[in-house]
Amino acid sequence: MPGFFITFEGGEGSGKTTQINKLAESLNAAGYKVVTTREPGGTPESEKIRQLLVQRDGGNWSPMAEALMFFAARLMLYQKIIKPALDEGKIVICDRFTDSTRAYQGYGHDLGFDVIDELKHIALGDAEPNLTFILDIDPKSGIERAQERLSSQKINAERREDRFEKLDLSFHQRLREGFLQIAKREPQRCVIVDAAQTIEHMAQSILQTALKRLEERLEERKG
Ligand code: Z5A
Repeated sequence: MPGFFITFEGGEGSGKTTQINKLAESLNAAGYKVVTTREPGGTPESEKIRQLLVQRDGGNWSPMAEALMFFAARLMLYQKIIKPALDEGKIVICDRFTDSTRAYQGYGHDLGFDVIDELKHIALGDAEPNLTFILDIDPKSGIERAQERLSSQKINAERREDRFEKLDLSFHQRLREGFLQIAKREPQRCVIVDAAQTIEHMAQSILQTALKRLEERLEERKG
């Protein structure tokens, strides 16, 4: 069976990491071979780009420069990790992918979805996830959750990965709107999950959706 590519998207502190770990655990227990990774990052080269993009002292990049760097990191991750795992029939679960560039740089920073789609086409051709969970949360609660977690990290100020968290609340509200627009553009691929629910409740509905889509995919292949 060909692989299946799942991504998790959403604003800060929406619970992507938490849900990815839970989904991977459940799918592994159900006998699937699962690879998890994250963006920006996942390969040594992409992790270097991550430092420039998310650390407080990483530099003051323009939105277009940021978009190009996210695609450089993404291309390495796709070529080295995602594509080979999908070719081996595995399920790949990635924390953020092209939709984050659409939402943050395309919508939040006004580059436009069309520009991001063009860059995507150049870098990745038609590669898109089979299924995307968009974890939707009121930005205020999300930022509070992310800040609580950040303040528990024992790292010096410059190395903290909070360059995006430092953007103002109106940006985060716009970002939320951007993600909802993406879901509207592609309702078959994107599933919105209410991230104000409990961790367990979210995990149950995400698992059910993922299993249903995997089943449908298998049926399509048979037919
Ligand atoms: N970025 C971009 O601009 N363009 C791009 O193309 C890409 C990225 C790919 C990467 O940050 C930054 O890069 C990101 C966008 C930008 N901006 N920021 N920040 P990152 O990967 O370091 O951070 P993140 O993706 O935003 O993840 P996060 O802040 O780590 O949040 P999360 O993974 O969604 O949440 P979590 O770690 O699972 O949960 C956060 C806390 O909330 C934690 O203490 C949990 O225990 C708690 N939590 C989780 N779920 C719940 C529920 N349901 N109830 C209560 N508490 C919960």
